[in-house]
Amino acid sequence: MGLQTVFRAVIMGAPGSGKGTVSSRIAQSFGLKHLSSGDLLRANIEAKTDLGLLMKSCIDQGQLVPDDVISRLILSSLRGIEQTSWLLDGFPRTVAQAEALDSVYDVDSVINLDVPFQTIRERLTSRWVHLPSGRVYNIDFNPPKKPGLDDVTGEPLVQRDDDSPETVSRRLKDYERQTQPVLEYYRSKGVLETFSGTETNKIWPHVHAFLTRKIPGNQQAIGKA
Ligand code: G5P
Ligand code: MG
Repeated sequence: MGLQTVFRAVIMGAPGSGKGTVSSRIAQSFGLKHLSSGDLLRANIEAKTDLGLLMKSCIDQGQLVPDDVISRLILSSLRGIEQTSWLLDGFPRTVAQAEALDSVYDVDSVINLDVPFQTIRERLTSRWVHLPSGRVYNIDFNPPKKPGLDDVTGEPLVQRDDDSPETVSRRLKDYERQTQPVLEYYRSKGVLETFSGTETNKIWPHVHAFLTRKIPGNQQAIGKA
């Protein structure tokens, strides 16, 4: 142990389970660098990169992008932050992706947000996002200070193309088929920690307490739950 200063974590959960919301709280409280595969892909779409143009229709329809594409994108982003503690959100989503990650880095903890699908369906139709930063709002849960505008930049908020009810159903089905096996993968490695509930504010204190225990002393919590 002694020398280990870097903490590597993954946050999992169905679409809309609150990964983005909880990740920003973790980043703020524990100083982990938050890397979201979906935010990275949407930034590529927004900037009209070759990758973004290629993947746009896939993502809008709620389908997973190919394993090799996303694995390359994430692993190359991680290469730039080797000495930093990080939290991956949205990756890995298939066993093949988990194996690709495993071949380069050991994951210390996997936080699994377990939220009923009915709760998720209700949330996603009222989600608004600020694309450049990935900041997420919800009309009922955490509305922006001014309707339709990002709190920090004042720029307009948009709804994601993949948040329509039909596309949400498809994403939830894909999650069951392709991503639940990843939970088994991490459970068998002994690093999976599941947090169940219908409200992020009730789940969060448990996640905070768990990470306070897990993260090596030199990176103790700098914020409060
Ligand atoms: P993403 O971007 O990874 P998803 O589908 O995994 O997308 P998503 O939709 O971003 O996950 P989330 O981050 O889990 O959901 O949830 P969130 O945004 O924090 O919360 C959802 C909403 O609920 C928000 O409006 C929030 O404010 C609100 N909320 C939170 N807590 C509460 C609460 O307690 N109460 C209430 N009322 N509301 C709350 O991936 C997108 C696409 O990119 C591709 C795929 O095409 C994917 O579909 N992709 C990949 N493809 C292949 N492999 C990968 N690894 C890929 N990664 C991305
Ligand atoms: Mg998200």
